[in-house]
Amino acid sequence: MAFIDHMNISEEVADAIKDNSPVVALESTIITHGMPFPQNLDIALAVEAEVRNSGAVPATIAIMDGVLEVGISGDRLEELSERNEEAAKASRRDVASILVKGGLAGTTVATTMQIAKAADIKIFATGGIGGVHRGAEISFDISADLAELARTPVAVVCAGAKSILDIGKTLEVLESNGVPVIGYGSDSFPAFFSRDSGYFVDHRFDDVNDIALMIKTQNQLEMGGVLVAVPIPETDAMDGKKIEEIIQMALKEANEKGISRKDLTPYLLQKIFELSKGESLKANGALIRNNAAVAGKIAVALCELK
Ligand code: PSU
Ligand code: MN
Repeated sequence: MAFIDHMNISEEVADAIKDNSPVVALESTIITHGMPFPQNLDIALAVEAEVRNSGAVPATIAIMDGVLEVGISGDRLEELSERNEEAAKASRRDVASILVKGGLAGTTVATTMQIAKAADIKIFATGGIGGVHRGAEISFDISADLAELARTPVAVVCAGAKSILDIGKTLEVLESNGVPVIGYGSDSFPAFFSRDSGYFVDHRFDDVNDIALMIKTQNQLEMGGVLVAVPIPETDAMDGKKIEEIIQMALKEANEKGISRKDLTPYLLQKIFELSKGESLKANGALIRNNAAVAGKIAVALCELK
């Protein structure tokens, strides 16, 4: 494990890593910028419980008081959730500065992958990844998550990407960067709130043991990360047309207000929650819990392979 000033791994997570026991990394921008308080805390706690139920140890990663914390829980998780509005959003380019200045921040998918790798954690669960924004041909707004998936050997379990993004272009950039996109029990690439984006995954696997073997093989080849796409459970999925209308309204407002760059994703997420009157938040919670459970099972299967 790499030594990093400013990094603190909880005892439980450090012991699990040392013993080669299953660990699942969890990001925290979802807590600070993806959901309102107190639902962010309820969902963060439920997600940890899902990971534990699968037989793995959860490692929520965040920056608190200028320390890169790996494995926050209890009071600290509560504090992060409550102080979400003062927290920064730490993308890869922000991390070193925030650590030096001292501060509170949620870590994005890109940042969390990098920290997971530094801590020797192979698998990570989130809701949705960042990607190529609609209109990127003008704005050049492409999430750092995509480049991170290309270079960092961590498997990210997600429910696809929200259609606030251009999903087709997002998949093209993943392909250009050589990132394998695999579907768990699904041929289609999911669109976060709904099970089908109209695009396909590269390879489908129906058994978590096969996914674990695929990840192990990818790691041996040193070919970077893996994106594991898991559709939202049928009973929690939202109507694709209805959510698309809401997303269109949110995009229009963001455009009129001139919201862009790192503020765009959080703004759109907040707007979607308001416009769907909480329905999207419910779906969001359900899919993250599901992803955490799947990631936990893959983490267990990965340890059994060793
Ligand atoms: N997409 C979501 N929910 C989220 C995010 C993305 O549906 O909470 C968060 C993740 O942390 C992701 C980040 O890594 O936003 C991407 O931000 P940007 O587009 O600025 O790279
Ligand atoms: Mn961006």
